[in-house]
Amino acid sequence: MSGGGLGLAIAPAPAFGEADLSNCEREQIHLPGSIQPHGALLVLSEPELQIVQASENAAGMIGVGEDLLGRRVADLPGDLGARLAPELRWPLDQIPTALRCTLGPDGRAFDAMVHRTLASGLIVELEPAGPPLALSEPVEAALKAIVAAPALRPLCDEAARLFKEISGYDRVMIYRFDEEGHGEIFAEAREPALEPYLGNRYPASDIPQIARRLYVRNRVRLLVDLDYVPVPIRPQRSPLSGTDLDMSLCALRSISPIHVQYLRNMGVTATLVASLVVGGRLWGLVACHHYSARLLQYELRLACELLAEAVATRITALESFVRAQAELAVRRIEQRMVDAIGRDGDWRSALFDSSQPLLQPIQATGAALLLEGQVLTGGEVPSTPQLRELGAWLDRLPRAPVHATASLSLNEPRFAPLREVASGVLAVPVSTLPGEYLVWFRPERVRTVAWGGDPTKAVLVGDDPSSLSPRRSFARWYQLVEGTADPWAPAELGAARLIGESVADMILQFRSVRMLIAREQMSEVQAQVRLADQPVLLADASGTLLLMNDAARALLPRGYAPLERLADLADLVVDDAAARRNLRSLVDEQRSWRGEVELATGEGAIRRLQIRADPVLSTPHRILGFVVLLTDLTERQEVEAARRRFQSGILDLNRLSVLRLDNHADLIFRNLLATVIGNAQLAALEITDGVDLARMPELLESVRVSVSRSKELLEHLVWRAAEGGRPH
Ligand code: BLA
Repeated sequence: MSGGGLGLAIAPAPAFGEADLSNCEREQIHLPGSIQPHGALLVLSEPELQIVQASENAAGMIGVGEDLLGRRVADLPGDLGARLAPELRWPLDQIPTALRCTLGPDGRAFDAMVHRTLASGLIVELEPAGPPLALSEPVEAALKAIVAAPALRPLCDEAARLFKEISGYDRVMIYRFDEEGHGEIFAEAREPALEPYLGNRYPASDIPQIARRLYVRNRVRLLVDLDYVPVPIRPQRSPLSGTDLDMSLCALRSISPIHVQYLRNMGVTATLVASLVVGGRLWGLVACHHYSARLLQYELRLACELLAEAVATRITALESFVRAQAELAVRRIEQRMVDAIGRDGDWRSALFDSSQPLLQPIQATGAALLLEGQVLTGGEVPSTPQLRELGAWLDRLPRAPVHATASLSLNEPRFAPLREVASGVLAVPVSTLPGEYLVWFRPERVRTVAWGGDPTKAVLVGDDPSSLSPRRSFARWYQLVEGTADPWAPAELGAARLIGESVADMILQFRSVRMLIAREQMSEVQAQVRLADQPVLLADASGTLLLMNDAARALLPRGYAPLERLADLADLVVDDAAARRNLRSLVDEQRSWRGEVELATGEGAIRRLQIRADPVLSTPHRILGFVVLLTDLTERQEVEAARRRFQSGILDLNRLSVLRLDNHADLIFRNLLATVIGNAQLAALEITDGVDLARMPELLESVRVSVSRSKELLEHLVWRAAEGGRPH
């Protein structure tokens, strides 16, 4: 097949057995065209049940001694045809069915595994039947033990032990995959003389993706003796479909020569491998090794498949329990946030006043919330500038619900100084705005990892340099791992995501509420500005007018077109060149302008106004717009005049009183008058400090008049009493 229409040159996937180590990832392992010799294979057409393909060893194994092709199963000696008939109403395309039958002139007993392919007919695999086995008791006991396992590790230890007991292999390993597909021997049961593999890690490249996908469909694979000679299927291509026979679900399928070589390098002779499928994904494998040929009969393989299924189900339960615990912790945090809003009006305190609820479900040692330019932290965290830098780094990563690394400084060398506190970083965005994250941290944990062979040398050149061979050395290879924290477990990633979602909801809710309040305030403020007596002009960052209130519009000459830009204000100013300059430097350079202007307000009238024009910045570099306030100086001028009148009036009063200082009555008068004036000046201070600019002249004048009246009264009082009468 070629990429054809798309014009892509896709190298064809290598056929079975033709892969080398450069392309073995894509070897067509489901199309081997051959089987292992411990059984025989027939392909039947339906509904005639005529043999269209057969393995070369089939006639001999059945004992019919002549070519089987073209014969009907019903015509073969034995009861295969009769046993098969009732099974055929089932789809048989997912799980093969098995039946016990007799075949051949000697009435030899066989186990027949039967399944349908998409287009190539019905596949019947025959294996000589083994002795009867009493499996129900050990299987029941095993199932009970699996169900009773309280946690993952005891479950896997128990599973390895049970598999070894039931299958009889020399070594049974529970091989567990991590997120990247690397494997670890998580549990092991072995013959005492064997070297332990427990804890060894093997790189993902040891098991190709194509094989992993196959192992989700076909749950148990058997390799009886790796020195076997494969038996070809004849004809090689299916007469029904014209294609190679899809042997994905075949029990007798030939095993990839590359993998056989791998096992040979490992010193293994026979294997049985069962899949552990959790949540539809290949969680791990139960890998059984034997150091001599070993054929496990069908019932035992079935028992192994059943136990693997039970183990996978138990893993699902235990992992879900961990998830449920995490979820519970998340709900608790949510409740704390809701409570905190009721108590403090802010949910953030709930996250950090005691950091345990936030750290515990994630098994983190520190956490930080980056929000609206603020940084809140709990536990062991990097410094605030470092946290901000981390936020900026997260912004540059492709958007994802969760970002996790267990080795920050290895991914990003510039974060090397954070290694001790934050080798592990787990971040969830809490809004769609940049820089807003909830981040958890884990410290560096220096440790050694045992690889089953050097992971960097998965592929080795053999004796003949043209022939490459997979891993040859399985000697333990220790790696000192630095700059790495304990990896984040899937349940922890899940919990982080849930907490992040919950915090994001809270933030969004808060922001929505804030928006409602802002809208309410906005209309209120708009009304206030619009109705203010003082002229106000508001412009956006580009200088386009957003608002000119009624008082400002009242300054425009009658019939004057509304202003569009702030700069248009200059048209009204008498010294327009200076005004234009000032407005331009306001808008272009954000320079404030303070000064007085004379405005032509129409019909030759001119008004003196004080101008106060300022840029409004939200951050040092972000300009929101401009505010221009105009203050009518006529009023101010009147106030100033009134103040001056008041002061001179008072001075006049004092001057008069100085004239007769030699007189005793004069002294009394002067003291009394000083008190009156003192009182009046205090009043004047209050008036000029007040806000009622419009009434100020009037009030000052009234005080001045009052002092003058008081003085008159005093004169009457003092001078009349002093007989001399009042001076004129
Ligand atoms: C398959 N490789 C496998 C399988 C295992 C391993 C478990 C599945 C076998 C099965 O299900 O029957 C690897 N086996 C291991 C490891 C241990 C073990 C790690 O016992 C540790 C104790 N293999 C390579 C390289 C290639 C490769 C470099 O090392 C090529 C890319 C290929 N491995 C390869 C292939 C298969 C395989 C093609 C599929 C075998 C098959 O099902 O036909």
